[in-house]
Amino acid sequence: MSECIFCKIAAGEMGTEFLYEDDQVVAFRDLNPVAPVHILVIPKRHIPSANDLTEDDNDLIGHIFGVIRNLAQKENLDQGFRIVNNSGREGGQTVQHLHFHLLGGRQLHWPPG
Ligand code: DGP
Repeated sequence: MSECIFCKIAAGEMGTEFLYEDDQVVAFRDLNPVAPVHILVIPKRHIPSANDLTEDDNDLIGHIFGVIRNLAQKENLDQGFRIVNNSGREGGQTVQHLHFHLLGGRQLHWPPG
């Protein structure tokens, strides 16, 4: 997906600082943070949204949640954190490459808007 900004980030083409990288995923800070800690964890492979996942991706998603847990520990989010995935237009997804937001460092409220 040559036009996908997150594919470019994952390929290292944007010079984005990675907080974590392995053969399957990268993690980096959100451009427009809404909490003191706001990290995006994305697969390197282009998957448009959660709605495009298949059973073949189950291990990948499990892996992503492990990466998120480790990042939360590194960022000292011992008081709690939130994992967010926006999917589709009504879900508020603006970048069409699967990503999980790790939010923390302040009291988060519910329900979201
Ligand atoms: P969502 O609304 O769930 O699709 O969130 C997309 C997020 O991606 C949004 O919080 C802003 C962030 N974002 C968009 N473009 C870039 C970028 O080029 N670099 C970084 N670090 N974050 C980006």
